[in-house]
Amino acid sequence: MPSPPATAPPPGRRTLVVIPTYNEVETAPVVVGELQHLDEPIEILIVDDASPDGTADTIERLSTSARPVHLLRRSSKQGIGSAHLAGFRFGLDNGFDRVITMDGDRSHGASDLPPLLEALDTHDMVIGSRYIPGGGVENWPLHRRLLSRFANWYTRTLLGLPYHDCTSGYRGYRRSVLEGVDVFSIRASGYSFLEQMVWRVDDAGFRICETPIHFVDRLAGKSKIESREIFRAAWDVVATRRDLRRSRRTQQTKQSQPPSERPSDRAD
Ligand SMILES: Nc1nc2c(ncn2[C@@H]2O[C@H](COP(=O)(O)OP(=O)(O)O)[C@@H](O)[C@H]2O)c(=O)[nH]1
Ligand SMILES: [Mg+2]
Repeated sequence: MPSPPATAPPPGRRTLVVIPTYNEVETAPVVVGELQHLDEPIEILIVDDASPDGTADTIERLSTSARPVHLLRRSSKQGIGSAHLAGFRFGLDNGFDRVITMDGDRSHGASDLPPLLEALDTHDMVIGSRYIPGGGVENWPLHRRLLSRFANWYTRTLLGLPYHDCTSGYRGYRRSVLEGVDVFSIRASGYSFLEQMVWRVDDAGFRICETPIHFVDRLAGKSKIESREIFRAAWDVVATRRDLRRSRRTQQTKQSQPPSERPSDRAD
């Protein structure tokens, strides 16, 4: 039996956990059950893209009045980034103070959530990281480990980010981040959305930290990552770096101009 809802969340800590699903009928219900057993004042939102295996119908049956599970049914598969964005929209529209995202294939454990929530008390964004002391990866085939390590090295190097796991989908954001960064303009709908988010939040000057997570490869179902997504993600990082350089150059040009010559200062 899921535990009764934790007492009403303290002010500023109403938390939504967003789980994107596509064909996760074997695993997502387990994830929901584990979250329902946590003694944390959280609510759950599943964003399902019309999974042919009936994930959404199965999830719907898990919702109880004590522990409701919100369900957003979308009409077609639109990518993990787009599902996270839909979760942000839901969180903002429904007055949540914090939004967590985690996968629905049991790779992300509910037991790693409390430290992540605690870190959100002092930071604007928290990344659940596999690559800091205390974190780790279990059962992942060598090619996935190498790919993940390479993607992180590539992102850190090209974008100059100091974080160790920019591709982790287990993370938390304060509402102020989702309101303060123009997240809904992010073009990437797939996996590179995750890297883009880190870069945008960091660039906007918010405080980001990492807490360790233990990532376990899925034991059921199939990964939805496709090779063309990997290339698209790599290209998106290059495009982001180009945009970053352009905006820095524009800022520098503006600052080096005398105030009277700055476009925004001119009286027409
Ligand atoms: N709603 C939705 N969820 C998705 C989509 N693609 C992946 N997911 C979910 O995102 C999470 C991570 O995807 P997964 O295939 O496990 O990626 P991997 O861990 O990198 O292999 C899982 O819960 C998937 O069901 C999508 O297009 N739409
Ligand atoms: Mg996975």
